[in-house]
Amino acid sequence: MRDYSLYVLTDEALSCGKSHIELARLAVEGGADAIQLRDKHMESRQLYETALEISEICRQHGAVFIVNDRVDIALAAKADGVHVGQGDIPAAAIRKFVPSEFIIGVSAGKVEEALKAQEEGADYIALSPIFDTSSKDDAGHGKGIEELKKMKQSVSVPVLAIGGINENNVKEVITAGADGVAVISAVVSQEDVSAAAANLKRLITEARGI
Ligand code: TZP
Ligand code: MG
Repeated sequence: MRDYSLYVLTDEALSCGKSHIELARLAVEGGADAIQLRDKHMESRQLYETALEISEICRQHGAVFIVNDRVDIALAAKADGVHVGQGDIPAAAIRKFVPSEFIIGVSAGKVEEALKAQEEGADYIALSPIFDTSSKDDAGHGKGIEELKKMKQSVSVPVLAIGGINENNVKEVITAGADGVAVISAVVSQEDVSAAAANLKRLITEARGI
């Protein structure tokens, strides 16, 4: 099973002037296990070229590379997978035309959505959002630690948590059973992206008691 312990989403707008490629490189150098390229505005050609470079960076570091929303870009750039939300193409539809090892991640806000995604072939679920966050306009209110625990009891695929996770609450999320934490601002918005990733990674390891 792939490791999603520290999963970093790139976001140029929330960074201190860094590109997706720089963010990805710094994050994996700091110990990120997975990178998601997330850009809702970039033109397809540029997104593809960016994805190709990040794909190579991740391969060199043994990190998982996921593209947000765009399964076409993910396949073309030989990413490991795609991440979709409840408003995107369903996992079942994607499963029909991707290689069997291709990773499909799905955001879910409640147990029913997580179960449906798992049935449809999702490889991991991201409880979204676990806490309130200002990094995504339409994220809604945080679902909380109890929802994470329920989700962990209900599905067998890895469950990540996303939204408002930082160095102050990451241990609580891991202790509650999350298989990984997905973050933007706690890594991407920091002056020293690598150090921020390394710090979160250390806290995750400590929380697991390993
Ligand atoms: N999906 C749910 S919350 C979120 C996304 C993309 C934003 C997470 O950003 P942050 O800064 O880690 O709260
Ligand atoms: Mg989406």
